[in-house]
Amino acid sequence: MIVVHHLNNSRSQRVLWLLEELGADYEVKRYGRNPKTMLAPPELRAVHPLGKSPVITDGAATVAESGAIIEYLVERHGGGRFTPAPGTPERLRYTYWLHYAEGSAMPPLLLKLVFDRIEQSPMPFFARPIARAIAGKTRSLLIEPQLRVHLDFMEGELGRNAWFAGNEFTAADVQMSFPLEAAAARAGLDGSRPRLMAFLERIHARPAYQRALERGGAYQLLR
Ligand SMILES: N[C@@H](CCC(=O)N[C@@H](CS)C(=O)NCC(=O)O)C(=O)O
Repeated sequence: MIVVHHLNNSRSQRVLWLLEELGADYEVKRYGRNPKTMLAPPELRAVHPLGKSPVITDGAATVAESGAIIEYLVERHGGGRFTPAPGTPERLRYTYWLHYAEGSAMPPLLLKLVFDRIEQSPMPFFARPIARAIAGKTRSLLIEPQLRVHLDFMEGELGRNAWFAGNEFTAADVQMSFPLEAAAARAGLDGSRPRLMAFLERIHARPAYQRALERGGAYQLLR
């Protein structure tokens, strides 16, 4: 039996969603973030040494990293669904987006989260203007320009086809959901990028997405 070690408000929501799309049997083991640090609880380290979510166990196999989990699940349970045929241009795009989501889209979103938090953290009053100045400069010179480049790129790519890999919905769309949801929650993704917003609307309307929300519990991304 597949067990999803699911951290609340996290990337593991998309693994639940994929499992619902696949119609596979699975169990959810829930873990709660530390409300102060927002880190995962130490129990997750017993599943995988990094203690991050998502991680799944399936018999003797333990699989971490969303992209690797998605590949594992579609290979075993997809029966050819949600993955373009090998050797096609769609398959190359599929592989690209599967890696791009975590390798390129997430780093500036994570930096935004960290630098926003630095400013809000308690600190001696004399340190606050310095922390604000450093966070402000890093945001305006590095993080925000990078976010704009990525959002514009993704918006343009969805002008080519309805879904990231082509005209069919694939597991790459599941993988891409998290950076886009995070961008909408904390990085200014809004109606000025209508294709990305329409993508979010379309995925949120999928019955499997809705079922996954019921299985995973509250899903509100960190701001
Ligand atoms: N690249 C990894 C990232 C895993 C990751 O950072 N997960 C976050 C949840 S969104 C986490 O476990 N955070 C809690 C912590 O770092 O303690 C993946 O895609 O699986």
